[in-house]
Amino acid sequence: MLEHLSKEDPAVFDAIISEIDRQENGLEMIASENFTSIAVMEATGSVMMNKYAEGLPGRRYYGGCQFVDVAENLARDRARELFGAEHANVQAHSGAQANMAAYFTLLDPGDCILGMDLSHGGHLTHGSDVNFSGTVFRAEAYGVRTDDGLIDYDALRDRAREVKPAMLIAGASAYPRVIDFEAFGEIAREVGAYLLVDMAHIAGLVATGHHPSPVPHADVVTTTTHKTLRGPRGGLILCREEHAKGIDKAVFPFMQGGPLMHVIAAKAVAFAEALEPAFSAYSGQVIANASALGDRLIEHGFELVSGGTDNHLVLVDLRTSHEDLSGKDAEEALEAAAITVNKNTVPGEARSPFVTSGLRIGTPALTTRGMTEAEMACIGDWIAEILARPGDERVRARVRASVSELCEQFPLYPELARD
Ligand code: DSN
Repeated sequence: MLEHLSKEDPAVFDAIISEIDRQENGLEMIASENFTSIAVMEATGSVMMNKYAEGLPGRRYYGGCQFVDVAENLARDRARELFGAEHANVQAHSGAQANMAAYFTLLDPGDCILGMDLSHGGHLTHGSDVNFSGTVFRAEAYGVRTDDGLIDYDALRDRAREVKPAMLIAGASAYPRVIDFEAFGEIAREVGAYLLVDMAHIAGLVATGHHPSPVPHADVVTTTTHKTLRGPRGGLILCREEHAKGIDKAVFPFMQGGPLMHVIAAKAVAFAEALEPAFSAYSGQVIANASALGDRLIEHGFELVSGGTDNHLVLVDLRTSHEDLSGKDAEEALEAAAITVNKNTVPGEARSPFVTSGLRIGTPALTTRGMTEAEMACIGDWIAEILARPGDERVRARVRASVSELCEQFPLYPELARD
């Protein structure tokens, strides 16, 4: 495996081999990560990366595009079929760029946007003042109720009436419950705003009907392709036909140069995988696993924001169960036992975003490995053990050994094993 690379660049080869080992031998529980199929990786590593293809299929600025056109048309058609959308642009390099294209299609600089507060589970590109979205546009925020962690749709309506945004933004990076896109659509229409839905975290759940779709309610829907959707790292934009030309022009030539044709080919592969019945079963299991993990953590005395989960993640609020333990220290302690999660702010957060009082834990990646509720219960026990004594090297070593045994039972990429 990787025989050319091993000879030509041993330093990069070693880093890749170490990363394969890390992914194989640890529990990947970052809610926004997943493991693609080998077929997706083969397309990503293909000769399509050599091709310039500025423009769109059939209307390129370069010759020799007949085969990348096939790949891009497959990706566009499959994306539209998967989500029931009128138009798809598969060229956005990332979710952030998909959002940027949506803003510059629908808004003028200085317009008001209303998105979820980052510290309540929103995203940098939904109006943070350290991001283009909060500097090019006038950003206002809504949040969740601090007592139950849920979006208060009446408060949201009041806020929208007050600030009169040109665009309302729905979608989150750390919200464990169903988002009522229909309600967002009604509020947007009432105040004369466009509705942008960034469904990056839940796209796989939406594709399989395990979360209500935003497509009928939103002007533009953006997503990444690598989270619950389990494709290559990249972005996708869906929109109504009336915005199609604007979106395509915002991506190129306004914002990007040559599209990443190898990634677009891999998106096509992933969308076909997501159209298979097996992917629907997978998505249902992702949710069942998050629910089982949450239940076990609650049994151990942990508090979950909103009291549980409807989707692929749980958000643990450490303040009541582990008053002195920050999210940062908890993340480090779990990492030492090969359980990878990320620290996260919780509603009403007092600590800085680098420290935090919460942990975001997701199940998409472990579900891809084939793990089910029984394994989630064990993992919940191990998380509780570690966080009860976060600095205890003996506990870490014991859990690390259990994690290693579990990983051996659920091989990830046997095809990539070193001989
Ligand atoms: N950084 C991603 C996440 O972890 O949720 C969102 O873009």
